Amino acid sequence: MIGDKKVILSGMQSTGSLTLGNYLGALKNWVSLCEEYECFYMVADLHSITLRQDPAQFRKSARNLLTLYIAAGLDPHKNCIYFQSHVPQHAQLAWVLNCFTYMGELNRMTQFKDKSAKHSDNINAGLYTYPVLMAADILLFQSDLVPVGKDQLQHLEITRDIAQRVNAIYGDVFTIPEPYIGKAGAKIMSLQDPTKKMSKSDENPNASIYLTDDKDTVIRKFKRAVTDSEANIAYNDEQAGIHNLIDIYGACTGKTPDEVVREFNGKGYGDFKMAVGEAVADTLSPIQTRFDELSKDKAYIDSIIKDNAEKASYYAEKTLRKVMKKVGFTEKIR
Ligand code: ATP
Ligand code: LTN
Repeated sequence: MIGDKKVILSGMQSTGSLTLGNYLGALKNWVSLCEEYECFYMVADLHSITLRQDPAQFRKSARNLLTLYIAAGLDPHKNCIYFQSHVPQHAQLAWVLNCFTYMGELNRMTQFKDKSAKHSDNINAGLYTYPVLMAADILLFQSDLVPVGKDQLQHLEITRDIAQRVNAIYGDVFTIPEPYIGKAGAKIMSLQDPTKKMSKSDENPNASIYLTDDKDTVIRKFKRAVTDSEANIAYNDEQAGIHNLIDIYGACTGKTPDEVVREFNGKGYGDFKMAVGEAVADTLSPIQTRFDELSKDKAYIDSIIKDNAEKASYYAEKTLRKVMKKVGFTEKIR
């Protein structure tokens, strides 16, 4: 708790361009939380180097991500938006937690297995201990709730296990966090293979809608989206492609799947795909305009980066000191 508010922390990796999946599954749900909760949203740049990054490109995409957070509607005065690498306590706590995490636990992580299969030339220790850094991110702010997509639940589970283990040894050190899954858009699927999630690292650009795609591109991608030969707009698991398009349309317009099915009853897939494309383009357009404006205002973004890193460091240091003391490190002479 900070004051009388519960704490929320989440973050995204600054690798590649954000997709509609990232927006509908995560970012969009974050925007309204700041009235009720004390919110921390980091650009998870320390996580990004588990895959090799080109320095100039990395720097640019990290700043773009922070700018997009604001463009998508996160008010930087009501939400603490910062770079993970500006708050060194993340890495310090991760080291301590490494010593309370078992290799057997890390061996079970599906993201590690997937990413090491994809990047077999660079299976580094950071990729392996990634969930420990993520646990540190969450526990550093004594977070109560962590908004993530379903794909991150396993990481949240290991975070809880690590926190409970530390608490069992040293007493009440960490708040045990709970996942917070938004209702709409929890899992947006690839437009080219609707059994796979839409992912920013997908090699096929037609599989994902990027937040920076213009209207023509968005519509073209939806026209090409893989569906089925049923020629019937219905919401069921057998028609994965149409199911996904209904989810996307619903998330962009605020309509329930039933309402969407009724609206397009008797219409063809062509008409429906066009409508989904239009709804998505209308959702993205104001974000893109705001992003362009913000990108030009270097001084403003710099001031947000500085002020919020200071705020995050204050709370992070409080937890880190508590942990170091409980574990038995000698306190610094100040
Ligand atoms: P990568 O392809 O690099 O693994 P990603 O697109 O899967 O990236 P992450 O950086 O892992 O994205 O995720 C950022 C946030 O977006 C997380 O909260 C994640 O759960 C959510 N998210 C990612 N993809 C989707 C999706 N297709 N549908 C809903 N939420 C998603
Ligand atoms: N692993 C997450 C990004 C991430 C995160 C976090 C999310 C890093 N640290 C802490 C929530 C809380 C991902 O790949 N989406």
